[in-house]
Amino acid sequence: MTLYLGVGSNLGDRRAHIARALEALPAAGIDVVAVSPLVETPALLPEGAPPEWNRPFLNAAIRCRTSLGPEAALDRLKAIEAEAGRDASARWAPRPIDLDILLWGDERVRTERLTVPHPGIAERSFVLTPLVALDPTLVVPGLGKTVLELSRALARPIPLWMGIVNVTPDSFSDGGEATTWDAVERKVDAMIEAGVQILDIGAESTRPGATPLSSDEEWARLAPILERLVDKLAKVPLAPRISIDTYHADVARRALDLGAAIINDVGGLTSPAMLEVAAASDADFVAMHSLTIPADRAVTLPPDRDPVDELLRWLDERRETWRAAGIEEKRIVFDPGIGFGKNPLQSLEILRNVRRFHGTGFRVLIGHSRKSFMSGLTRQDVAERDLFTLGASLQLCAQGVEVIRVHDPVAHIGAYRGWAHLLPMR
Ligand code: A4P
Ligand code: MG
Repeated sequence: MTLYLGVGSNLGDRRAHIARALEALPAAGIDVVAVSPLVETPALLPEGAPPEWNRPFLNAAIRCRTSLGPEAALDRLKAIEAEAGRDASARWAPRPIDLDILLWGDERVRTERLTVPHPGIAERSFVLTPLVALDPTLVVPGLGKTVLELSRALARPIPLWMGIVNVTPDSFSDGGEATTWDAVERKVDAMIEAGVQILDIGAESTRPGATPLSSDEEWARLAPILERLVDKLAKVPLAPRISIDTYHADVARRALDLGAAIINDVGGLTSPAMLEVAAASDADFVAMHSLTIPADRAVTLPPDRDPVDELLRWLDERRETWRAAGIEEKRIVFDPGIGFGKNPLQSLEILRNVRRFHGTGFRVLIGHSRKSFMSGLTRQDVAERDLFTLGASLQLCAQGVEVIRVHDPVAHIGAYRGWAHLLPMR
């Protein structure tokens, strides 16, 4: 039986508690198949809770397999909670670990001790966001909606933060800064510490005027860094996922073999070779819309048409290609490609209307960080662009964007925290 567990911790070393619970599951007869990224969320508290209970949670979802029955599984989960020192007396009191059964295959279970699907599932973004990251098209029995649809209906969106790690000497905003492993490691450490969910590693710049690399040149730059990063993250419990920013199918295939989880393809998952790599893997692929690679400011969408309509049309065509190639739509994340074939007004129009992509059923990623559409709107320095980026990102959070790709996720995660604590709790 496939089941989904929700795990939460808001007491002590939260990450360590969750890691320990994950280790304890197999011995309890519950095999872990996949773990979602971790998200930090304000505590949902009962009315009249003491202020010291207001400790943010780390939450994740886990896809598991077991031959146990639901009640036996619940007993094993309670035993793991007790082992972690959970005081079961006060409802919703801070806890080192909480393990709930979210879904039990497509069954509905109702006993004195157990209600599955978990009754809170549809109201809780701290449950739905991790489920969406694992399986966006999962349908909740009894509700008849996918977790992605349920998640988008909530007023408390939680984005996944994708931190940009460039290993190129010429990328447009932080070129030259992070070409050695030491520099990459410093950057990555800060991002992990802040709680970033995805590290996006790019070895070739696609900014206007950049010199294209051959796939061998790109791999030669990327491979030594990627090898060390994979080694490093193997030792970090609940580490962020590795995404590789490339449009070379060869590089994508080699990176997936090394342990990357996501391919971020600025080529829009269009080239026959990339389609083949995608069909042969079970990784997630970001399909970014572009008109030219590298970006060319002279080539933009027709200015007399609605840019969102144009992108929706593109997505409909691609959907056919992906279907024909046998790539499941749930593995594809759509990125409208800010700055790639859009003039500044078109970029803003797209950023204001991200919700219009929700009808497509694809998850959405936005990468607006430090891009040139801001240039007439800010002073000409990176610090100013970062502030503009941050303000825009909070509005993207409000629109329920699933993944936000930024240069400075440390600042973003801090700012998001403040924004999230001021949202209505119910
Ligand atoms: N029970 C019934 N159905 C289930 C199920 N599907 N899975 C019974 C697990 N248990 C289920 O749960 C109390 C009893 O519910 C169990 O003994 C079982 O027989 P518990 O875990 O012992 O106590 P609890 O967690 O304090 O209560 P409850 O009602 O399970 O609360 P929730 O739903 O777990 O909510 N805010 C954030 N941001 N993140 C969180 O994870 N969690 C909670 C607790 C509150 N606020 C939160 C979070
Ligand atoms: Mg519980």
